[in-house]
Amino acid sequence: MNPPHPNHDPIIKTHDQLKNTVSQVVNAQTITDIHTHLFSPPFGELLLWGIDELLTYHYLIAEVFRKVNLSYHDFWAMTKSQQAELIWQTLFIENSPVSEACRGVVTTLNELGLDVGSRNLKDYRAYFADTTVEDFIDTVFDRSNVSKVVMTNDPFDPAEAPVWGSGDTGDTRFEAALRMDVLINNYEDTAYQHLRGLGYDVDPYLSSKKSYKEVRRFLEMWIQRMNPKYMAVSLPPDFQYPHDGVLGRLFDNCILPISREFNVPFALMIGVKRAVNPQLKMAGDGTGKADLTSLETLLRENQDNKFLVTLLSRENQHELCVIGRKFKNLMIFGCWWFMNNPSIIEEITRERIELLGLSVIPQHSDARILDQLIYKWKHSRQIIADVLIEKYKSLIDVKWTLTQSEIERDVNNLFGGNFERFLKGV
Ligand code: FIX
Ligand code: ZN
Repeated sequence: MNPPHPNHDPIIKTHDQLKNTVSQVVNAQTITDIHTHLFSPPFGELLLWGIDELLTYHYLIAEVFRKVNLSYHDFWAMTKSQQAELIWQTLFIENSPVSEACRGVVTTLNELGLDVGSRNLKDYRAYFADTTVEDFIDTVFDRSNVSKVVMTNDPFDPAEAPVWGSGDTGDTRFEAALRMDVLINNYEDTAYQHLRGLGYDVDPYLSSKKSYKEVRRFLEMWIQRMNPKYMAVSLPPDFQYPHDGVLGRLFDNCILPISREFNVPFALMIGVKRAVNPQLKMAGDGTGKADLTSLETLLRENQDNKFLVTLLSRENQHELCVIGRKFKNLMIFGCWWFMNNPSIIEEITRERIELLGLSVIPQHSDARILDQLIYKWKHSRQIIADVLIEKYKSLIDVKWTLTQSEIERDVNNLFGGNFERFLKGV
């Protein structure tokens, strides 16, 4: 191939040029956000947005209890707007909002054009009262430059069922992911009964060929209904594979065969300890280091299956990159939850790029409140751009010719291309 022509595709020569080009390309790149907890408008109240939701995000609930002298009972007895006021007063007025979750609210308000200097919660509420959800979706997608978000769709959730039943999920920028936590983590307690109630002939221990067939029938029905980008589950740090129990039987006889047959990857989110402090409700989950031997076995024994994986423990991240070098059926994604902090995103992104080049999905937002797309992506774009600048710099310093379109190609892959190609199986 001929070298790039400088007039059509500028060669990046100086550090300033590099910094400006990468920043501009990263900011201009639209994003496919592969894991969120957002919903399209037909899902009604499941789609959270606005200042009171933003302030009562479970990350901030965990933080407010560290500063306020209030019982769990009294906090949960408050209305949402009272909780929001308490969090605003405690974490933003009586203390400076420097944690990542607090800073996120400030970034979001600022990006929405609100005066963060005024610290006037009433004005912020008035802004949201004056807009419709549809308009606000457009504003948020525009400000965050996100083009698609993948929802988290629970086939066992009665609040979602009518929308899936209607066949109209509205705005096509919201795509589905078939979440299987209830099926996998609660089969014996709730999923089994639920399935029987729907007419699936399953037994309580999932111990017969008939039951496998029935679970597969259930999954097929939901795949046809949702057209999900992937199936997903969150798992505790002590997740084991192979597994001599319901989880193992579900994996081997139901989920992995269906995942292959329908070419729908299986996303594993490993490392969550649910309800470490149940009094905090959703804010009460913790993290633990996983033994990744199980993941290696799963990848090795199921090389015709595609897996998306993100891990919740910082200590597991390097090992995951090494596993990524061994298995092309693994796509590593995102800096999940407690990993989604600037210092850790920077470390993980650098580690991934050094070990795996540009063959990863560096980030997802995990946004629960629509507005959060703005800050989560603004903060992450900046960090990913900085890491890329450092890596490209080491190339141009030794006279590697790097062009703008090559940077655009790389950034496009990181923020959407790698995901699409992985789904297609190329
Ligand atoms: O399991 C998950 O998808 C987690 O991301 C959530 O359950 C968690 O509550 C969260 O919001 C993390 O960001
Ligand atoms: Zn999530």
